[in-house]
Amino acid sequence: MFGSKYRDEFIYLNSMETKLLIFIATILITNQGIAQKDYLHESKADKNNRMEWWKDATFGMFIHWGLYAVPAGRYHGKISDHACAEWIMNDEKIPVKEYETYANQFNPVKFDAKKWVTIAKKAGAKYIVITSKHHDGFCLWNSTVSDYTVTKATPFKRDILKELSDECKKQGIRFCTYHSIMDWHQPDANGNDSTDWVKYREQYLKPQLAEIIHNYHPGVMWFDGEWIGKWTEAQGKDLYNYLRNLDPNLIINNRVGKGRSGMQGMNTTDDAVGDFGTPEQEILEKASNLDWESCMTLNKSWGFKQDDNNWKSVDVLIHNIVEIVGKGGNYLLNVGPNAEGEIPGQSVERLAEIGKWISKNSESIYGNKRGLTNESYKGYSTISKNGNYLYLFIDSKDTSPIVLRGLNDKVVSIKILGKKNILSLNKSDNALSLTIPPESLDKYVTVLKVQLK
Ligand code: JFZ
Repeated sequence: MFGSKYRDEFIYLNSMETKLLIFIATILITNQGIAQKDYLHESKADKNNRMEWWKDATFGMFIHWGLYAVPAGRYHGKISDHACAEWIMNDEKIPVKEYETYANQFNPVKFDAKKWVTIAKKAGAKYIVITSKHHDGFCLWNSTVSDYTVTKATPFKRDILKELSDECKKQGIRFCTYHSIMDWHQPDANGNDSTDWVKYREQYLKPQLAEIIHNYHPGVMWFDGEWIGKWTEAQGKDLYNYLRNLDPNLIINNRVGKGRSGMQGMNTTDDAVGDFGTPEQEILEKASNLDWESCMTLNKSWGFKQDDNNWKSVDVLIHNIVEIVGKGGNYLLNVGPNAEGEIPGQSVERLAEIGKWISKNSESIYGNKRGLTNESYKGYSTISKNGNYLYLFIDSKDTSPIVLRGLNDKVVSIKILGKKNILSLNKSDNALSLTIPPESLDKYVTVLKVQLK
């Protein structure tokens, strides 16, 4: 019913000139013969320039949405034992033909791109990353190389990536996409012994990614499902170059390479492909010189799971933010909208509360460098790019004195961020200490702004 058409060209235009242009572009992007620029060995300065918006952004909202929102973690009335609702096809061994019928029930009439992007913005997120295609293979855009799409296989018919990317542009937030290399709906890419992997890769995966880049201009392409048997590091490098040739500014996560999920999600060799590491449901133990982003759920499942009530507290979430940013990472926090098109209320409430805290303390969160080492300060902190300010994150539950070591000659003054009065300091040989008046403590994390010489 949803057989793919596998074709090379992906844009339809009529005049002779545009046909010629498309022909040339097709040759270029299908990597047949014409030299591609090598983006695997770019200078540090070039990479830093390309990564700058993303590093400054610090906080993003992940969106896992697809047909799995229909069963929402239950199969034949029974709650699936598995944590992640987006894996239900695999976990419950649902045959492809049966799983496809969820498409008939996918009619999220309450979907409103404006609402979603507003939720992200109010949370303080500067970018969103949405599943263009998860492991189940269902496409959230109007792909011309597949019929297994929201536009062709569902009663809803609207192009979700189009509506969301347009709205992101309007509201000034970066639109980004997640894409699974593994594809349970494609017999050539479902993780079993592939019958024609090269055909899937060259005539399906690559043209689809080209469509997404061409039509929706994602700032980040966030790969996953790279552990599949046929995928190799060399193919990851080829794909990385292919995509950067389509959009030289594109940022690509390290799961474009082989087996980068796990191992705290970081590259383990210098020449491993990918622009940033992807620790999942965890935070790096130590700050890293590589760029990285922790992705985490608000409850346990990525995709909407009706019976998952393991919601994290706002306190935990805010502590995660300051730990991650203090260690130089980004935070990608997930929501799983339901099949009606709504982001669950429990998620919206938490995101709104985080947003209030961030907006009060935004100066300490966005656009800074990672903070002091453990020897100087036992908590987390950030430092402004020009080195003039240090922001200390204070756990409001911890009432012991705040101690700064080795900075006596550098500190000019310390205030609570957003307040005027200067706090008094106790000086000893090589340390400064202070306590915050209890009435000035934030509910979650109090931020001190330290002026440096
Ligand atoms: C992957 C997906 O499988 C999951 O559904 C979600 O999209 C998440 C963001 O990424 O999760 C993984 C991937 C690999 C491992 C564990 C979870 N792994 O190798 O252990």
